[in-house]
Amino acid sequence: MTTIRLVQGDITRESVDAIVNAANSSLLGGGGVDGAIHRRGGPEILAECRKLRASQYGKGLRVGQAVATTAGKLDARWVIHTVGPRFTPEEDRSELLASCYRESLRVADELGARTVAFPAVSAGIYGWPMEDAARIAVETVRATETAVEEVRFVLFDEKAYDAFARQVQ
Ligand code: AR6
Repeated sequence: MTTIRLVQGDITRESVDAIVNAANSSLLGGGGVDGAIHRRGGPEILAECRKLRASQYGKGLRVGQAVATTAGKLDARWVIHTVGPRFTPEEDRSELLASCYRESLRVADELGARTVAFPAVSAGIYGWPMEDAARIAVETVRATETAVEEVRFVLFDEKAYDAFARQVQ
């Protein structure tokens, strides 16, 4: 059984086995939670991302996929980078967002991570409505078979926290 916990705050301050990053396909950093992770985690994370680009991900990491690097100076063993879909009203990309959670947990299992912190993937710069992002996140984690014992959703503000709280009730 995986326990779901909700925390309001900055994911870069969490102490867990793996912190999930809402990255972009380039894996080379950006704004939002991605920027915060690289800033606090230090240059080791970007160095590993560059190596991954040069070796396995020449064209970038595809939307819905996940890959791990060191967590640098963060209080975690790994950062799992996943690429959320941009929200668009014209096309239902929910399955790609669900895939981010499934694939991140699959990578976590490969690593042997038991505690994993997730931000609200796609719900910032990528424009996903928070209520729906929370529903997909919680439903997908509940439906995924994993050895991860604790999934901790770390929500940056009260609006995000409340949206997730409505889903876990
Ligand atoms: N801790 C926890 N949550 C955070 C933090 C933090 N330190 N900072 C922001 N959030 P976003 P996306 C929340 O934009 O929508 C980047 O440039 C934020 O309030 O970080 O998947 C990437 O490189 C929101 O609720 O990720 C991509 O280009 C949630 O995290 C693009 O943004 C996700 O917001 C990805 O966009």
